[in-house]
Amino acid sequence: MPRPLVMGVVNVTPDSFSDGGRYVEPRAAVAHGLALLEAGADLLDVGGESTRPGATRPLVAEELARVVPVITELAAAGATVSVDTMRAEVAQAALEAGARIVNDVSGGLADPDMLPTVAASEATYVAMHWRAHADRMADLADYPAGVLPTVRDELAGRVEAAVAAGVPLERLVLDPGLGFAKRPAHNWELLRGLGELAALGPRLLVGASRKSFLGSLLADEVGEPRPVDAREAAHLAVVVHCARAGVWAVRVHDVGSACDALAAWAALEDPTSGAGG
Ligand code: PMM
Repeated sequence: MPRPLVMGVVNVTPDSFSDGGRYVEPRAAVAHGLALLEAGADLLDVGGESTRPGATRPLVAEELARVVPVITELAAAGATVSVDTMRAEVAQAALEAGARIVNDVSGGLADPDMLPTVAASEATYVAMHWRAHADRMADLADYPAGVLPTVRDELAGRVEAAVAAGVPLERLVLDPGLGFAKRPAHNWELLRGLGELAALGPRLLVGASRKSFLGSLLADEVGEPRPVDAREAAHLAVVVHCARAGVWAVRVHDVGSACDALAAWAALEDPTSGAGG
């Protein structure tokens, strides 16, 4: 089974939940991206809009000013760059700046021009399961028919829409959208059900890194969630689970740790893979 690709997160935002404000200067963001490549990232995901619960949206001009210079430099340095955006205009500018993947957390629902824009390009398109923008998503975390069949059906609808707009299946990637309109138990059920989501056809991407369902899992005795920067060990168990489920890529903040965990997994899977002599 091939090792999942490791997609390193480069958030050029003042307010992302895990690293907001650390890389908001283009120079800091580029340096961070280069460090992630050095640590073993296969892909870099550059985003200029925070999607954390309750976040307000930046203006289009602001989002463009955050991501385009960073993508230009990282693509010129040889990175395979993904742009994390829900806006067709930003996706188009990012592709012109050298991005090769459009990572749309709304799966084409936030901007009616997104699917035609992607169709007219040669980009890989990540369609994530999504129900609403950050200010409303917590109210929409209800799945009376079960989270797995519902997310599967809603993702199937996005595949249909993308294909109808002219995006071929080979260019599509699906993502269960952990933490987006999901309560903690929903995320675990989706992770257990990756095989069912894979059966939809397209490759899968999973983003669990630093998310609040890990914080809840590891809460202290008074129920205080484990802080964002102390969730990595639990996250690595999820990364290995994703590898076993055959996902195409994992979206992570700590690239070096994910690569180490995947190296151990690969050595277990394949006795010829080296395993340090
Ligand atoms: N999560 C976040 C942002 N973008 N994209 C995809 N495809 N999947 C995700 O799970 C995802 C995403 C939120 O995390 P961050 O604020 O740490 O980037």
